[in-house]
Amino acid sequence: MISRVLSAELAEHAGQRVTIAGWVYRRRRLKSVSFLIVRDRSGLAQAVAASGDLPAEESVVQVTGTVAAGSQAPGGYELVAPEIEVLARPSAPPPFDLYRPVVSAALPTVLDHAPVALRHPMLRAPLEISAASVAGFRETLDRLGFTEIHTPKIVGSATESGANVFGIDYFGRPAYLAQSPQFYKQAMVGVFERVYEVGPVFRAEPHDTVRHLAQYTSLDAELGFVRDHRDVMAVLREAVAGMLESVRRRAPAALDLLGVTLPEVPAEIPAVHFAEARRLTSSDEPDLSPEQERWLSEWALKEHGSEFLFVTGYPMAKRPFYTHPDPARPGYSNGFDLLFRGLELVTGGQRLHRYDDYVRALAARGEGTDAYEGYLQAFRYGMPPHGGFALGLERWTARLTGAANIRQTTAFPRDLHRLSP
Ligand code: AMO
Repeated sequence: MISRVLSAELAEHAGQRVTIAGWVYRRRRLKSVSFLIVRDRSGLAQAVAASGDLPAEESVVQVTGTVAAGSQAPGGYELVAPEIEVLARPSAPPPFDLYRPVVSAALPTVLDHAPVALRHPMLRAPLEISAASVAGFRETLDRLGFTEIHTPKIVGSATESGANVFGIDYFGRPAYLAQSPQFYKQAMVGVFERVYEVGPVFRAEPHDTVRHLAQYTSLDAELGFVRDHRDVMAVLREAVAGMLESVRRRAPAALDLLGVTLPEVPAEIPAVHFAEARRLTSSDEPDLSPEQERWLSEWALKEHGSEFLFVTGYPMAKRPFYTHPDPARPGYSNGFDLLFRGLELVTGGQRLHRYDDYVRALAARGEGTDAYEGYLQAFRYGMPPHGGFALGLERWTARLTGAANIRQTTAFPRDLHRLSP
């Protein structure tokens, strides 16, 4: 390894001869002097050379020079008397200028050229915020006694609904890409009581929308010994607060660059029952439309000063078979959604936990138990009252950063049309 100084560390090496390494962000030739601006993982650094040929933008370089104060330099220090070694030369120019402060290319161009486009600080920033969010999710749940698990992404049965599942050929047998870790995270409550998973899930989404992907990252949690869904909501509140705290701590530059204002999480996030939400939005539909979710979010901000809103008690008919009914209100469930800035961000709830209840719930939906034998083992051998939730990472990052399209929050989105890069 070369002994390398990061661009953000130059000030600590004033007067010394050091080596930096990175990509040529920009070269500027004036009459008597040239500037080479180098981008590394910590930011930008400038080298000042006598006029002459400089390597093209996105060349990978190693620059050794003497650190001197420079009033025009990023961070106030620059390298003088540089020796430049080119480690790799690009064979084509980038599809758009990466050094311009604002991205000049349209989204399809950005996505088509993701490996290079994402080097632009504005396009990288959402990914930094996403990474910091995941770190905060893990930190918070670790602190609350959860164990991280890793469950199969190739499965034998659909978990959410049969409709949007990707089928695959598994050594000649039919199999599916997991739509969620739902069954496995529930089973693992029987092992650890409290578990979480950060992983990819797959939905054969036929909709070409700004909030759906065919593969997204699901932040799942599941916990045992709950009274009902309200204990799950309390853990979710902690997870969201921890994610925000981590973003604040780990990604201040990205927040600054994107001009993001982080939301406050109320000590108790306001909750409205589905029946009340329906009354408020003058609806008699069994589910909330995207417009109604937006309206309810605005209502929560006005009424409760909160950018988060729980909607509880969704009708059983609209929730998966594993959902626990509300014992006090026939037809309604102990399932909830969390809305954030106008969008459904999380689905969760209390689950059934008795074997016989599962057999009955499946029969009521015209299904036998055969396809679910592996899953039902957990309940056959004793499971505590439990519940959990799943938060869509890309939706979270999109709502936080104000990205108009969920595709701006993930490096290589998969959708109806996009399988490459
Ligand atoms: P659900 O199917 O509602 O619930 O998904 C949970 C959350 O995942 C996100 N999401 C998506 N994000 C991007 N593209 C998609 N196509 C997409 N579909 C869903 C949303 C959503 O709120 N097993 C249950 C969770 C549980 O009860 O624990 C489930 O998967 O943010």
